[in-house]
Amino acid sequence: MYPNKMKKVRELVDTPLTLSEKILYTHLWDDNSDEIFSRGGSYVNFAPDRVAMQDATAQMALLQFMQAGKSKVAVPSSAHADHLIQARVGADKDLQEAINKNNEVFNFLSSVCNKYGIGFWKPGAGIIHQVVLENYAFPGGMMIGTDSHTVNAGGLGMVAVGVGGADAVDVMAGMPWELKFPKLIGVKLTGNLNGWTSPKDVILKVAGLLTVKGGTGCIVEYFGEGATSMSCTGKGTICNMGAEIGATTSTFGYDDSMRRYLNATGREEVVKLADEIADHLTGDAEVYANPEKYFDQVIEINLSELTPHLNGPFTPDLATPVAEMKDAASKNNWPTDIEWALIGSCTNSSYEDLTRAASIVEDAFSKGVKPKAILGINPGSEQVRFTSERDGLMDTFRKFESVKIFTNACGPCIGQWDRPGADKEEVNSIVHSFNRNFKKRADGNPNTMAFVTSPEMVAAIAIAGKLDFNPIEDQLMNEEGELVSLSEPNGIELPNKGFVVEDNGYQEPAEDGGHIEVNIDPNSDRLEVLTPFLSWNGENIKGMKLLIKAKGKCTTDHISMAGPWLRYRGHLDNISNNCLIGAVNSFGEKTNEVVNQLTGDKGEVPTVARAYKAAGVPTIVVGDHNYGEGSSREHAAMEPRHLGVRAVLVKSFARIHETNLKKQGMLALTFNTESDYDKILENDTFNFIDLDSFSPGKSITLEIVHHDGSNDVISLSHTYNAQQIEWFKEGSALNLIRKEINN
Ligand code: MIC
Ligand code: SF4
Repeated sequence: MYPNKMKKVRELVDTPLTLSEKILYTHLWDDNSDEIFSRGGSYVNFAPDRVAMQDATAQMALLQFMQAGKSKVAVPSSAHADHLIQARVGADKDLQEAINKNNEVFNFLSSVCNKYGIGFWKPGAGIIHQVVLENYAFPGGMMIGTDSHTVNAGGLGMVAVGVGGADAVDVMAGMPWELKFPKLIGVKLTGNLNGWTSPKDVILKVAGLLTVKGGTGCIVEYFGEGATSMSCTGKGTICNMGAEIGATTSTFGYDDSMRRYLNATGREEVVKLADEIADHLTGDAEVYANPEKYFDQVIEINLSELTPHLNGPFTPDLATPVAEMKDAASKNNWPTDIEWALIGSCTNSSYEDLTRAASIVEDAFSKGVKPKAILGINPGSEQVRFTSERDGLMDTFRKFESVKIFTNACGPCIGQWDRPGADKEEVNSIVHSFNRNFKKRADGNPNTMAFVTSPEMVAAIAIAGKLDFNPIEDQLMNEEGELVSLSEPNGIELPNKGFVVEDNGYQEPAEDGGHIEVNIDPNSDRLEVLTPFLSWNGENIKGMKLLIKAKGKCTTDHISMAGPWLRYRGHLDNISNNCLIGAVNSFGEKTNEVVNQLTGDKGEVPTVARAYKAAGVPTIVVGDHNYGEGSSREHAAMEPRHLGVRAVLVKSFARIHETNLKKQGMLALTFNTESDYDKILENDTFNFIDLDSFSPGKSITLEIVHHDGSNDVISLSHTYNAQQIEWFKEGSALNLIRKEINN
């Protein structure tokens, strides 16, 4: 099938092809399409092979799917319980406590999955993207997932894209998935990784070069000798953090590292099939020989010269080579004492990652050096944990008394961390091997500065207790008072004795789920049946009040915080109480304090929004660049929608969030002239002038009426196509699906 498809693609696109184009063109929804798409221009319908969801987003995705009126999912799908488990004392107790606390939600997910034919990975089974890499990802495939780090599967040569739940509903309901045809960035990796440098440093470097919005609308394709010489899970790490530069996804061509990984994870069949069509599963040789001709942008990195990095604080693109950290920390007043160092997350929790970190611990222990900081570890999956336990890695970590082994779950990466003393809000630094380091994300303390680095660097910094420790140059004092150096990390790509696991935590869905009931308690404070959003009345929306003008970085963590709020991910009204509470109000520069124009008083954002809603007054949110950066959580779009916000007007959007807003029937608009942002004042009222002729490619005019009676008229852009305008008209994409199914 694949070769036939490829033959057609070659006839159509008569130039050498990148891997990304091969995967995109072989996954067109319309098999008979003979269109050549414009990169960054055309909206295209695709037919993904799989859908993956995690517990914190699956609740909303599946609540929506239940409304689509289907009896079974149309493509293989899985849901993973990983986000709701808090790290506190250690794996066993934490897991049991999470099960007790989240019983209602886990039961809901387990029964919905069972009913609709979705594989369910129970709490403790592992982090979605590790489990997907181990079980489902395959070269040349296309997958979507309701989590921004779905892109991790690019490590196995997929085009895997993070989306909001509403997109997943489309695909699970048997409909096409729409994406703007991406632009292509080629990253040529020359040389070889060595010493303390790891795959993580490749993406930390790329993030520094491209910034958090440099990959927007692009697929990043890695190639070159440096790419093939790296492990498959290392490739996963690089693709994973492509989310941090806003990339649609990242990918690597099929090679021997993928073959080894597939074999080690019991997928010899996939290897056989992939080997038969290996040429189709990587970019054409001409492309990789002359990348400038075929990619929109090319970056070259010599791995032999790359050095370890630490990125942060507060943003993942602030890259500092470890060797320069002493200067950077003192210049910026970053605290250098480290109390906590964390290894884990979907980014860096593979077997190889643990072996590299364990080798540092072993080395320090054998040289009589004790760690200064606490080292917390979340293994990526039960398979990784079980195998690591068998192979003595966990015992190695336990040689340090202060090591804490947490559950195979997201844990501190998403604020599921009961860090002792965090409520004191002291200024402090932590290091971790995760991907994101936004304010408050790990422990809820706005003054915690988190730095992202490789697992082996995390281990080294935990031992030294210093952010600016450079293991290549600096020495440590051991128990005997001698100065010793740490040896370079030493990793094992795949377990010599193979992977093992006793209970992988998988629940196979019922063959026929027709009889299975999914009950939602009407009094539940965690799950709520969705009420459809109202459709648009076709008129210009007038009299909108400014809810908040957000200043600077406004990520999805600022719009809909995670951590303790994950509790309400299945209950729209309750979770709406965190709406935009982390956004900095441009007037007064405080968080969660805005003017209620109806009373003139100041109040919290959700309270003020509810007051406007109760009075029947529509509202607007204004934001800066890359608004909605980060997560795929559609709550960040649904909450404002639920609270009566009609439009979000910003300098620029992050891709997933912009789509989420459109899907939920919101107006996602950008300033035609960026400086018009400055025209917006605290007590403004807004009127659309020509929304009633809303159409693709046509600007929208907005009148801003200031408090003193003067006004400004500004022009706004949008990227809605005809179909997306229908979503807006109907009130949401789901309303449209329901209408189509009922007709
Ligand atoms: C994240 O890393 O921010 C999350 C939590 O995994 C999110 C999904 C969510 O908010 O549930 C993501 O990356 O999409
Ligand atoms: Fe979980 Fe963190 Fe990965 Fe998101 S980034 S899926 S929270 S481990």
